[in-house]
Amino acid sequence: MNEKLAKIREEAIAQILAADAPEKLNEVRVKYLGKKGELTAVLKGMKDVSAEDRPKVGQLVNETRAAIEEILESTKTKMERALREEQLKAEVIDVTLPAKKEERGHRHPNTIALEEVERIFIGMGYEVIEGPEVEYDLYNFEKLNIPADHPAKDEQDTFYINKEIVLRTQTSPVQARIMEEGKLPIRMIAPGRVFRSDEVDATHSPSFHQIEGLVIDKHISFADLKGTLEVFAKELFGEETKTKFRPHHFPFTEPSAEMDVSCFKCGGKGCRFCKGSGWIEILGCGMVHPHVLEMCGIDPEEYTGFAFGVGLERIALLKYEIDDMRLLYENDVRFLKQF
Ligand code: 2NL
Repeated sequence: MNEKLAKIREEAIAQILAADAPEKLNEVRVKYLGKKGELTAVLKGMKDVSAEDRPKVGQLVNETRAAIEEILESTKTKMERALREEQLKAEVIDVTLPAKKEERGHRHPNTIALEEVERIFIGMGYEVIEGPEVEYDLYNFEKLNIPADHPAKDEQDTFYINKEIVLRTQTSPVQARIMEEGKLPIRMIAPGRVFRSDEVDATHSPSFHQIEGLVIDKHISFADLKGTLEVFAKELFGEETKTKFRPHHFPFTEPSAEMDVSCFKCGGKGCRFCKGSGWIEILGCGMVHPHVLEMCGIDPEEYTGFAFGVGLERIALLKYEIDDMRLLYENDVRFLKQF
């Protein structure tokens, strides 16, 4: 009996030491200490042991059980500790590693320029008003005093949906619609997408953006126009900016002018940026033609006004010294990241 118990003990210990997972330990426990286990079988066989030997054998069985249990427990503890250490090593966080960079998007240079212009005019009490990109010929041309035989109306220059409907070539139809509503005075800017049948090159695109401005009130004069646009130029390009107005012609304004600003790169001395002239052309403007006022239901004897139009891309290209308009539309992230 002694030998048998020693053998059970040896076998059990060998199997415990060979176990490589907690489940294997449990198998050993069941095999030797369980209800149908080998030690229990020995206890069940006690009836064949002489009464005299029974206490001794009983004690031996108990010692064997205690020994196996002890090794089971200590092995289990060691195994769990090793597993936990392995897990901790695998989950280690190196707090000295540089953090993953969160790539933040930002506004497109066109949007930055637009919001800058909007900020300036909102500051002078103007409203920002948008309107349809698909327009009636009536609002895009006729009410703006652009006659049927005007070259701008050529199919070569304008996208026609049909005889009466076009893709707007300027945002002035938004202003014509506001004038027609008849709520005076008006102080507004109309930013938005416009369309012209142009081939793509460094300075042209069939779709670009314009910001037009309109003021209508009693006693508005060319002095108001000059003062307003001078403030605009100084806000946009810097306090030291000078402005100059050259006579021009537009069908919808009379008189009309183009405004130049002193070159913000060389201060007016002349450089490559301003092609040596010291001046940069920035916008077209003028006093709203009385005939335009009349066609939009405003009495030109009582009200006068001024208007102007500026290309948004032109401002973005100038402000950020970009030499090719196509870069603004190509969505190349390497380009856009710079602003
Ligand atoms: C330019 C010139 C201009 C206007 C736009 C306008 C609008 C109404 C009435 C009268 Cl409703 N005029 N707009 C006036 C003068 C010039 O734009 O070169 N734009 C890029």
